[in-house]
Amino acid sequence: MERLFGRPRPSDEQRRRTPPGQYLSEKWPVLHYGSVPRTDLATWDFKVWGEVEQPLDLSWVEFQALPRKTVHCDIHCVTRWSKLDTEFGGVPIQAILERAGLKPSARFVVAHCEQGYTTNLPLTVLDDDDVLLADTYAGAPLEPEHGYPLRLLVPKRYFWKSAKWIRGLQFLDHDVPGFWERYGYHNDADPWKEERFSDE
Ligand SMILES: Nc1nc2c(c(=O)[nH]1)N[C@H]1C(S)=C(S)[C@@H](COP(=O)(O)O)O[C@H]1N2
Ligand SMILES: [Mo]
Repeated sequence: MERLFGRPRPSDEQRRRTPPGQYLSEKWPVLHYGSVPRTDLATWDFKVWGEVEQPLDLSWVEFQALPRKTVHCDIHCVTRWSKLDTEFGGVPIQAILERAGLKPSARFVVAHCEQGYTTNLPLTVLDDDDVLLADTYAGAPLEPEHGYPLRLLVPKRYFWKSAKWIRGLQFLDHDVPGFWERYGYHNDADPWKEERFSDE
């Protein structure tokens, strides 16, 4: 980014990729409720339950044996910073959906994290080709404050839907609001529609 008197000046391309009401950040801010959990990979697991044919309970070693891919994307936080050109690596969500075998009744999902943080998505938003269970950023393991060892990545939604320290996915036949969604954040969270708060 070009700088004029210390303020970033976005190119036309960068401007085009910045949703309304957002500014560009070169740094990656850290935002969450509560403290950064400490994780022991020896006891860590990832659970999938609810409206599925085959509930899963994967150890870290089992999780690492799943197919992987890299996603290049832009991320947008409801507090108005956006960061362009990020690179996450991890397991495509479809690898989990295939192994769990969703029942036709599965229409919504709740991501469950350490310390009780949750966030909700419709299955149609979760099952996208840029949605990852991400364990690397720019080729290196996630930093603890960014979700080590694993976070959800949903680039098409405000970043609170990209749950850090994720430990499981619960599939449901109805929608259940997550942590921020219960506190007035918009249920759908599309940054291009500025779906920030539910009273807007
Ligand atoms: N487990 C957990 N995940 C979370 C949060 C949280 O409080 N707990 N905060 C969300 C919010 S509000 C944002 S903006 C992003 C921030 O991710 P970052 O700190 O990696 O930028 O994490 C999201 N995921
Ligand atoms: Mo946020």
